[in-house]
Amino acid sequence: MTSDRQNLVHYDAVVVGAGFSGLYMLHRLRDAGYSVRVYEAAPDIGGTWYFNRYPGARCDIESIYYNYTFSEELLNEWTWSSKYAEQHEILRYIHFVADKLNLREDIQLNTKVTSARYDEKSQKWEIELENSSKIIAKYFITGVGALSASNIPNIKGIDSFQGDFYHTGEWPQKKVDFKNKRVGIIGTGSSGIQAIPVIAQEAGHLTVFQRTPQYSSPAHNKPLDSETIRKTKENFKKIRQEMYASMHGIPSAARTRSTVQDSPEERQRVYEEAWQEGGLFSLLYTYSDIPITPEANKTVAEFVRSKIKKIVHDPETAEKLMPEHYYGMKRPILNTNYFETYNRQNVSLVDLRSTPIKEITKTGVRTTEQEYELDILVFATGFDALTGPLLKLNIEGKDGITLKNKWANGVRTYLGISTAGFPNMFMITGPQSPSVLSNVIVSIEQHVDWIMDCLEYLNKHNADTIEANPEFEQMWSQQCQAIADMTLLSKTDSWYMGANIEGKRREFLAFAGGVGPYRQICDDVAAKSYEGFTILSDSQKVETDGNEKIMNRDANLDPQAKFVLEQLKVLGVPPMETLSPQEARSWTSNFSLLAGAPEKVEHVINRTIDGNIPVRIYIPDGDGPFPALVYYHGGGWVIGDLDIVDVPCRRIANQANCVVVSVDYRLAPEHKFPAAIEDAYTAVKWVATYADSIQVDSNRIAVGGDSAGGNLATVVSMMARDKGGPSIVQQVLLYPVTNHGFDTKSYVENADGYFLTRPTMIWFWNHYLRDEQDGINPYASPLLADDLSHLPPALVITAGFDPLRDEGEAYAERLKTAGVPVETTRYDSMIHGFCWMPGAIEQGKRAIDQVASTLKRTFETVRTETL
Ligand code: NA7
Repeated sequence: MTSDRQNLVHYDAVVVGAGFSGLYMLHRLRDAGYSVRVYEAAPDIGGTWYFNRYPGARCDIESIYYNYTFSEELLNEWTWSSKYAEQHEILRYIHFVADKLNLREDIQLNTKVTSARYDEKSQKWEIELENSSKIIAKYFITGVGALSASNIPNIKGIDSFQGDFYHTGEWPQKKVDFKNKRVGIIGTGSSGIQAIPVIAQEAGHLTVFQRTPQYSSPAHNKPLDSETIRKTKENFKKIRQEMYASMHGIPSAARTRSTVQDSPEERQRVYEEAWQEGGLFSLLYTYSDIPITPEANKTVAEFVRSKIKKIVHDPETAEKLMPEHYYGMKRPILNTNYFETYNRQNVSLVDLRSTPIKEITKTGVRTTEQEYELDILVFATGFDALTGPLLKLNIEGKDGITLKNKWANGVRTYLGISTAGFPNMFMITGPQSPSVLSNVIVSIEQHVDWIMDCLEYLNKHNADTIEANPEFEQMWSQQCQAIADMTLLSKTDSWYMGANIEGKRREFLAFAGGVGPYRQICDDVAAKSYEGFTILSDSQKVETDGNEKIMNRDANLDPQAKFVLEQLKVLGVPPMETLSPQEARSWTSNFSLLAGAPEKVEHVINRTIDGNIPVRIYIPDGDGPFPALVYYHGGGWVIGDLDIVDVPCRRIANQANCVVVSVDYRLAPEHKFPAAIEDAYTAVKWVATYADSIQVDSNRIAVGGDSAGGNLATVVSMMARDKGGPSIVQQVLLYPVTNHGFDTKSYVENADGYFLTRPTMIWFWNHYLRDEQDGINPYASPLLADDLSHLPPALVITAGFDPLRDEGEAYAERLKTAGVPVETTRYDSMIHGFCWMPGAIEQGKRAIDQVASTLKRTFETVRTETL
């Protein structure tokens, strides 16, 4: 700390807030030798856990995971008493940490920060406190929490109420006496659902004013047994790694099954097990498609509704408590005796959807139906989440732009940690970070550690300022929205969407890709010299974005595709060419999540044809005969199976109203060229010969495939032409392999980093071909064929970020020259394989729909011609 002539106090860093974030930030900064001051508005430390001391307040993350993980000493010296810790125990823990690390001396309590302004001349932050004093700091770091700006709705007459009035997020220190009182509570989110059963036990009468009924499952809270405590302490390093790599900051296994893979009875069993287990995300984790498809979500929603119906005795009250929104897309809620509380005589429920509040009067709450007289009114109405606490700080960045103005048309951050135009400002658990979707302490520690590494980097490079680049924050913000759009999160009114605050802009305010992938992304940014930031020293640019050339190119990469690549990195998928074919095949199962949920097709039949070729036949609803698509999966002739293309095959069958026969041809190196094409050709002949048995019209058969499967489809088209049939009406070639060569422009540009790499393609070919000579055989490299005339019309789809892009397009050109009708589409921002990733990449779905509509058109035309 220093003082200048005007007696302004200078610090290296000012931190706002003395909750979990501020305390750890202080510890790290001080340890690294920075001068730092923490300002806290409350009379004591604790943040959220200082203010949210309403009856029943407890954490919804298991206590064994809800503590700092940076210090083994802290971990060993603290023991939680129950599975879910109560507010006062968590506050005690916070005090224990502060004392242990001797943090209090650098924290100024009862001190509200009223504004913070960046002075471009001095490159310092001027922070103003409530008592009008001004502090100067190089770094301005907010640790204000995401849920600290209470929302008290603007209800008519609110100031006239003469009874006692409380908000759960600003609960008084003294015990509130509910005994024999007429109590009203507005709000049934996490806070309301925790408070209601406890208040009901004491109150004379409790009236619950409910706007939106909620899903909630029992916490099954219990004292922690010594065995759990011992095991947790012993294995903490491993547990910590699992927390860091997880989706929500608690150890969890990745979900791979989808709801349609289980019978309703089995699903019921799975849900019951999760219900009995009682964790915050237990039900959400049961099936991979619950957060993605309405149909899947409905199955779990219905399960919880059936539970509510069973618990609540009065059918009318139970009906009022039935939630209708998507399950788990608002923050899940754990409860202890919440629904049971409505069986008490002294509790009544007012459904504000049918009888909204008209006003608050001197003596109570008046709805459109009647007035409820109350002695105490509790607002459990939540918070202006994520942006609210930051905007309350009145932050002004460069060029006099306030944060409020900057975000008026949409929140823009880079990584949720910084925002362009506000140099040297860092947000711990800011909007567009995963914090509110996670065990927040995991997010806090990761942010603080990342910020510290960044400050050390700046120090080492004698840098004065660091600032996010607008184009990177644009990309980040789009990515946050895109991820939410892949799920039902952005289709649900919640505080994640800003939907709980009147007039607040609707946008998804968090990063929903998981804390593990997020950590990886942040680490990558740091490893690339803080890519996406501008770092300056004495007004000289000392560091630019990592590798600008690559980044500019990556800027054209679809955010969802980029996200998939990042997820794969996090999954630790090794380069294919370093694996044995068997190992490579077992990795393929990791990709199933990218496909999304399979849709229902009327009949799905697995069978073996011609003695030894397994196929999966999808027959749509309705009366046949149907046209057919014989489909070959990709995987470089070495990997891949029927499952990997199950989702797109189903979609094509439904959309194009055709039978799809997906073929499990023999794979290399066990079966080298030409085994795969023999099976592929056999399959199409079989479909033509036995068309009637699978409701197929033998005059309308198409072939198609992706990647190596696209290669097989072109070759089968040639074979059918050369060997007397069957007649094929369309070939669908999705980023097909067409040549045994590795030197096109797209091979060079996309050699590495976009899913399919050049070394992997070389590895595939080496396994597939018997010798070099096979490589120039047109049945392996159709691009080398002398004659491509009289082949079926082709749909050729390519991807911009794909080594195979140019050979696919070259083949399309050669077909055109040979007089074959060709429709070509390049999906510029896409990566190889995107068509079987429709669950993760919207454009994959679009491409599949394009395939279906082209097929439909062709099938219609052929039918008309035949007629
Ligand atoms: P929440 O989850 O935002 O819940 C607030 C509740 O208050 C919710 O039921 C709201 O209904 C209700 N509410 C808000 N405004 C009104 C008005 N004007 N009239 C009637 N009812 C209203 O806040 P919590 O404090 O319970 O939990 C916040 C987080 O803290 C939680 O997710 C955990 O992470 C910890 P709505 O659903 O908006 O219709």
